[in-house]
Amino acid sequence: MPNSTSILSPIDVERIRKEFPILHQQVNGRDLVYFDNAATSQKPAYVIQALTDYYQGYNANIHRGIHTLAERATKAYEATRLTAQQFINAASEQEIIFTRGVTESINLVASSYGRAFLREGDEIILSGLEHHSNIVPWQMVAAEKKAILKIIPVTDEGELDLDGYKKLLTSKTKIIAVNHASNSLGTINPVKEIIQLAHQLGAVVLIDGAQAGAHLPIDVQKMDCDFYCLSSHKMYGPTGTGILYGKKELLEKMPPYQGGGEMIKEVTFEKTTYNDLPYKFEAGTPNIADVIAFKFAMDFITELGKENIAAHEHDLLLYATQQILKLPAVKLVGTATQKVSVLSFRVEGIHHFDIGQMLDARGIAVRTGHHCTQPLMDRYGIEGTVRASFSVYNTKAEIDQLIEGLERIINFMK
Ligand code: C6P
Repeated sequence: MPNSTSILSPIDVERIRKEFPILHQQVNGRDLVYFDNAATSQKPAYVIQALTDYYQGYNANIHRGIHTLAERATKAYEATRLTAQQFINAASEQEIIFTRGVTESINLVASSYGRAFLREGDEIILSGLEHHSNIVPWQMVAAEKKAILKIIPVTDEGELDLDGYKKLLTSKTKIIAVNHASNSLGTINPVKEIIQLAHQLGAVVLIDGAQAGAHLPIDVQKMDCDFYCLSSHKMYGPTGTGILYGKKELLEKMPPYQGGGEMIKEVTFEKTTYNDLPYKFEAGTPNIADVIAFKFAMDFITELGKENIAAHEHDLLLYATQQILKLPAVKLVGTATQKVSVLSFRVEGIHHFDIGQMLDARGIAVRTGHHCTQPLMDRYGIEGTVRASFSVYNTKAEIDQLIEGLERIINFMK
């Protein structure tokens, strides 16, 4: 893992790349260019090593055993909670709940908070930029509780229409759920303003931070969000784990999401009393190995510095935008003024799947399709886009390869 003696220079991309074994391979006869970071980022060697260390050195169930391995595993697992608390500046470790990732975090809130506190006719506000994970759980609870979904409109540039948002707010507004940054367009949303306006009405706000975790500074106390969700696998960590942050006073009054071991204090056939936070929401044996390794991923980000990462990625995004706009057949989708490093585009006359496949043949990994944001694609009257998403280990030379590949594909297909 990185430590004070192995500080990575924020701009030393070649040094950073050495930490990622997967990047050093050929795909379809070419050096891999990995531009699918919004789907999942690659993992540094010490994150992978942390998994092996646990399984080879101290695999044991946590919070239950008194033997040495169990104590080691529990300590490592809880160390991730402390790191997560510091990573997002939560007020207490009790506000950090481990989940499978953003999808489960949102389902937990929709199911627990939504079922307990929504009444018929109450209103939930989402935005037109949301991932299906931040739509479907709310549709499910809204159908059950006869609540109403309202949608913040999206401008042609891919920004949220804040006046439109203000018009949606009423005394019946109870929950607002929006993303910090859009996975399809890259738009960074004005979450602080959205939260302030919601709080004036006493509504709670959930922020889907899937696309912010590795890219934007997150301070949940400054932001004053009520819930914040992160996925480890988009932050250089393993799949299958993530965080739900919730304000303690809210989590305390929410009913458990799942029942089982760990989330209880005492069980009789007549009555069960629930455990304290955060364990009330962590039923069963958790994903111990991946949670432990997630700490190393957060340490990696912290050590590089979010500001340094953001600056590098912004530089890549600017360069890629300038270069791609030189190709007349290319049309960008999403031109917000504030963006994370996501470049979504379409090429006139060529299907996005074909472009994705032909880029793959050149060793370049991009994502194509609706990116789990079908309502957003409908907003633009399109089926999908090609999406290149950049990370701290990407380079301008790789962007040149993307542009050259696109140029050749366009010439070949026309
Ligand atoms: N977006 C993408 O390629 P999970 O799968 O639970 O880790 O995250 C779901 C999710 C929720 N919100 C946003 C904004 C997201 O981007 C994602 C995951 C990936 O864009 C996979 S569809």
